[in-house]
Amino acid sequence: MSHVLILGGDGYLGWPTAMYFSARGYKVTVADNYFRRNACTEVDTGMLYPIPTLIERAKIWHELTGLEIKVVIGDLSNPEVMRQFFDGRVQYQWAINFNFTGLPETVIHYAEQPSAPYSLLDYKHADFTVMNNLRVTNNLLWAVRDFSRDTHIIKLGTMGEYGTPNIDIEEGWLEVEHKGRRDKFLFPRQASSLYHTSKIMDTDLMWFGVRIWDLRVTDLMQGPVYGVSTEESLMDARLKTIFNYDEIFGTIINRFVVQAVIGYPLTVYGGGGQTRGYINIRDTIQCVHAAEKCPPQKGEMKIFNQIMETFSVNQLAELTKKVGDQLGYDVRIKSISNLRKESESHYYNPQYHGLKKLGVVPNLLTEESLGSLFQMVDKYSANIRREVIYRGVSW
Ligand code: USQ
Repeated sequence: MSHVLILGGDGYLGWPTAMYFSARGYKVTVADNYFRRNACTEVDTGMLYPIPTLIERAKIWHELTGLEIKVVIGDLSNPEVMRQFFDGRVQYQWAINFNFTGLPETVIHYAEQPSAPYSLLDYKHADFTVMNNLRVTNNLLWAVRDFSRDTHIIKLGTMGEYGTPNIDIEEGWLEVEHKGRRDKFLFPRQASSLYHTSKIMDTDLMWFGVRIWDLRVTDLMQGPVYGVSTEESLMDARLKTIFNYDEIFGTIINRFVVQAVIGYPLTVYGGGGQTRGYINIRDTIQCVHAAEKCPPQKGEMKIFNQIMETFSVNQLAELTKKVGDQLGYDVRIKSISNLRKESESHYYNPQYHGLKKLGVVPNLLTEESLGSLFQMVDKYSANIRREVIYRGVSW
């Protein structure tokens, strides 16, 4: 049984990933400091429904399946908290068997502040984002370097690292011919938020570790994720992952569905031509699993663009309206001024074949899949707070 350590195991992606690997026979350990929950309270955001603590969720999972997900609550930006997973001094807060599980074959690193608006709220939040994200990544890099160089690090990056260049976006790398000579480099990066910039710096740290210490790293450049249900979370309502619909932590598709359900005009920022690559939460997990099954060689960094299709903001608003209207909601679309600094009309042609070549079968955004998201949100519509949907964070 291979051992997977999930950093950020309480988050939107971390918890569904933990259940997925556990259900497939992996030994799973999760670590988290509850940053996301605490930040939701701190900045007063909207969570569609309350979620049990990580320890409660691990217990519920055990009751339902007999499987163990070991839990550590701790701040991974503290090097000692990180190193305990590799030097055997780990203190599990919850487990069935409290003995050290052993070195992880794979670490899935989600333990970061993931919101662009949060990173631009003010100096304090910008500083937190940069320091937290880089320290966690650097701590992981050094723990693996010092104790377990064969461990495969799967790092969640973001498509936003590339920005919106006026050329095709390759999967991670670019062959450059310059004055008659050729070489391959990381694809140029130019992010449009400090959060996204922290991810660029993470990539650089990882690439350093690969070149200098022969580490094995997969960097997954993911687009905005939507959805909530996975095979495992459907077993019991208490296993559902966190769902934000506010401006800070909610991503666009989840936000639009919530807005449509309560008759709040869909918040199209500016011209709405902003185009991104999107992915269903089920496919995020499929992709991470595909990456886990196909680790890089020592001294190799694999980079995949983790998206399944592209849409503009306007296309998403129109699709949400169409599905919402069919379901009997009165959906309106409203362009509001864009307080982000981003291109609203741009070329966008990312390549994303790598993960599909590894066997990932996309769950695309269809009227049907959007409709089931409407149904889920509708069940909790009484919890939705209108005032947190838009607060106007300016870049
Ligand atoms: N947008 C709207 N209206 C809204 C919300 C967003 O028009 O109510 C627009 C934004 O201006 C942007 C696009 O939709 O052009 C996507 O925004 P988003 O808030 O859904 O996503 P973003 O801030 O880019 O960040 C999210 C995740 C982040 C991840 C990233 C992938 O929060 O963790 O890294 O998606 S990517 O966008 O490809 O960089």
